[in-house]
Amino acid sequence: MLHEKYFEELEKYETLINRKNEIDEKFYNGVYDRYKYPVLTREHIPLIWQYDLDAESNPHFMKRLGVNAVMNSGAIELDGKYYLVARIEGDDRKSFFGVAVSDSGTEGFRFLDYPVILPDKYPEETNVYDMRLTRHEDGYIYGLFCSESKDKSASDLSAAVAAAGIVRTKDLKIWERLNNLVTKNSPQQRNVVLHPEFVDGKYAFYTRPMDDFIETGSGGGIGFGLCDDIEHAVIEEEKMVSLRKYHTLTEAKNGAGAVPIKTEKGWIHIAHGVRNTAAGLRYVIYAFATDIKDPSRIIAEPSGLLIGPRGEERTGDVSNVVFTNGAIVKENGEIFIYYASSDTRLHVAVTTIGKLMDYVFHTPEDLLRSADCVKQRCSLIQKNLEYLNA
Ligand code: M1P
Repeated sequence: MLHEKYFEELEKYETLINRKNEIDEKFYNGVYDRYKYPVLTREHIPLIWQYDLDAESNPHFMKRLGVNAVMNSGAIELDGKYYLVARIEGDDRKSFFGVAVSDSGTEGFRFLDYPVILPDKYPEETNVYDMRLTRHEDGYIYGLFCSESKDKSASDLSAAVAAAGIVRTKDLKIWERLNNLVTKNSPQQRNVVLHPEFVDGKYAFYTRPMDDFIETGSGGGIGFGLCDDIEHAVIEEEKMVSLRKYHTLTEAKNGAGAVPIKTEKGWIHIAHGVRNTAAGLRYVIYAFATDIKDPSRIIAEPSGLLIGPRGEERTGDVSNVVFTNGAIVKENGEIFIYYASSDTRLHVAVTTIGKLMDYVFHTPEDLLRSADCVKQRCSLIQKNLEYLNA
């Protein structure tokens, strides 16, 4: 018999899923709108994923398999609907993927009945997370994600190895697993994104070379590499695109986020940058642009952050973090940037191609020194005062 508590919990769940979301009017920066409520939280996980509904085998209606967090999500539009492939972290710390769908992109996300069943190709793989979804011109939707295994060569129990896993699908239901990406010169990889078009007739990847699981070490930033065969992807050489730089948002590390957005002036990239602080690592989202024909060549680097953790976003399992791995660009030019806060829940920021291009191509660059940055700000003030006093 169905436990009576089920109906009570179901009502709370339905109220949450049907809640209207609205623009947060307290926030303004002219670049994008933030929304009042997160689009996915652990409360969005269906009850049937967590409870045994049978009153006989679960008399106290206990959660048998709880979920701790829903965060970093790949995003894609399919048949006019908004799909997220979310990173779901169980109470057991293992992450997996679930597909959630909404008609509006800002509210009403509901998970499909089952989580994604990834073909179990690598027996040593312990954890999977952070899928980027690329609609490639070859006709497939590719999902690139972090495939994490224990580093058996190290004595440290927590030592791990990160690699880029690759799956492909046409419908987000049946997933074909390909070989993990091999990068000849980087022992570890995370935050790998597949470029949506062939470059010089090859598959093109944004990489993030790392010496270690946490520290990028000699890895200089976001890299770029080409390969011929996506089914056995090997990158012989990576060249650097967006560099880590001293005393900037990317000093400690950075990584590609959403699939680059094609505009008439270049590819716009939305990535994350990390710096160290006395309170630990701080993750923010930043943007840059690369050349249309050569997407590894930077053509614009606005200074500062595009999205930083604000208000309640600042706290969670890993506080002071915003992270993106998915955005949806609509035919009408609207852009939905999905970003997680503090490794706990997922939000949306909505902008347009026009605004994002204005931001990327007209925000001044980082002059890297306080003395120069204050001069940069003073010329803005002077221009405004002259304008106001005219
Ligand atoms: O905890 C913050 C983020 O840390 C990692 O990002 P990076 O590889 O740049 O350090 C990822 O594990 C990401 O999932 C997480 O949100």
